[in-house]
Amino acid sequence: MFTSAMVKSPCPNLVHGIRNTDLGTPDFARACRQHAHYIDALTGCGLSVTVLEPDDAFPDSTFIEDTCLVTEKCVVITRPGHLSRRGETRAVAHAMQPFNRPVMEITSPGTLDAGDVMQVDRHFYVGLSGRTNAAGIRQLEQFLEPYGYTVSGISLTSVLHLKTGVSYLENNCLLAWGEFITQPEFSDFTILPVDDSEAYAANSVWINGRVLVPAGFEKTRSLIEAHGYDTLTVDVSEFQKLDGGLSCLSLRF
Ligand code: CIR
Repeated sequence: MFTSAMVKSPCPNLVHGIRNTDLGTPDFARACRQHAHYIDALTGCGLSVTVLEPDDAFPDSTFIEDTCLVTEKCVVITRPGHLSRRGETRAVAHAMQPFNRPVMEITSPGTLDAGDVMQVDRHFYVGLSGRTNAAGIRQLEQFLEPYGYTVSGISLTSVLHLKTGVSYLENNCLLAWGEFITQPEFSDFTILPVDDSEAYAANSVWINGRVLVPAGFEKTRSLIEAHGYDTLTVDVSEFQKLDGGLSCLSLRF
């Protein structure tokens, strides 16, 4: 169970964030409203939420998940794969101090975005992506091994981050889209296959027995509910325009 979350408010420069999709420019005011509702949803799932100040120097910094991996035993500050995002880690490292966990940091030549990291109990699957390299994965493994965790890499072909296309919903259930539906590494899971028309909803988030699902993806929401979960929908359309999903907007621990 999670007790805490950390988010970072969107900054006005959000409109200049990195994007590879063609869904238009995000509306900053709407993004702020959606972010406030997202915080309400986290609070509604029983989490105590720390909200970091916006930082206009880093347009993508609201996607805080990529900058830090929080486990029960330790914290790993990442080294984001995109140069424009590298300086985002300083603020999160500072904000994690009061949580009193040992802190480690990925260093050059390693790169790692924690959107590529999916925890399944004591194992961490890590996407080998355009943002996360083999050196980053090796360093993560060295950091986590002493705590009894294991790590394995998964090559990605068509998504930005591993969790863009697959989400662990606990109870051995994986919500999976595209290449992950038939990924041999995932053959022991119960796969909930996301329809091609709803690929974005593959990034849904399990929090304390409920699943946050992006608004507007009814097939996926029904699929998740049919497997016994309560869902909560959150509209994150302005973040979708920057290739960001529900999970990237918070750290949960
Ligand atoms: C980026 O390209 O880095 C941001 N525009 C979106 C990051 C999304 N993060 C995630 O999927 N974990």
